[in-house]
Amino acid sequence: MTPDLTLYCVTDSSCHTEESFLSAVEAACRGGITLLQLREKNIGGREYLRKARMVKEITDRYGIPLIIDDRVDVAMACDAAGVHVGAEDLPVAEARRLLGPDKIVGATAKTVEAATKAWKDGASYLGVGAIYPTTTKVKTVLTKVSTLEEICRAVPIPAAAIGGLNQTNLDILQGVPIAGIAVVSAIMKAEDPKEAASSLKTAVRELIAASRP
Ligand code: TZP
Ligand code: MG
Repeated sequence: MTPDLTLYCVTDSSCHTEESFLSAVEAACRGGITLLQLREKNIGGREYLRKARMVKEITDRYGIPLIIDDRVDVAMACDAAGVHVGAEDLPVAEARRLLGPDKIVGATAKTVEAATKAWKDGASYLGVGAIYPTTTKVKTVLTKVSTLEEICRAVPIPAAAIGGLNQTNLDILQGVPIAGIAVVSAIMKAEDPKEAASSLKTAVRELIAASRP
């Protein structure tokens, strides 16, 4: 399955109570995000699954596919739409083998080589970045926009740019054939996540339309 990456919201529950976290997720859904990734770190499988089920109850109501970060087992247990794996998680080929052909397997790629391997191993989409420095807790290095562009042109699966992106700084992606952007703070830490998602989606759509040949 090929997901719609136009506006990919990645969660961060660390700045929320459970109640405000779930309401931010719901607001993001109302604002028109096209894909949601539940991203939890340093959490056991049981707690991850509990959160995933609560989040899926919301995303299902809005018809938005739920991706689980890192954990294939949690994705399978809650029947999520798929999983996102990085360099330290299960390899793409194993995630694909476990989830079968119909689920979404996303992969992080910072080089053309990694992107090509992920695609050949069965990835459905790529997350590429960080494009800008990020305040979200993540082990990452900056990825040049030129590398993002090479990746987009090298593989037939869609790619989302990630890292420090917000309403005001998308111009750097002008002309790059991305399928969308992935954001944490721009939605999860917004005062009004619904409005943030909605205006960001308009901006991304304009960016993508202007970037078409
Ligand atoms: N991978 C690369 S950057 C990043 C991840 C998970 C975090 C992006 O968060 P933000 O707040 O949109 O910069
Ligand atoms: Mg990971």
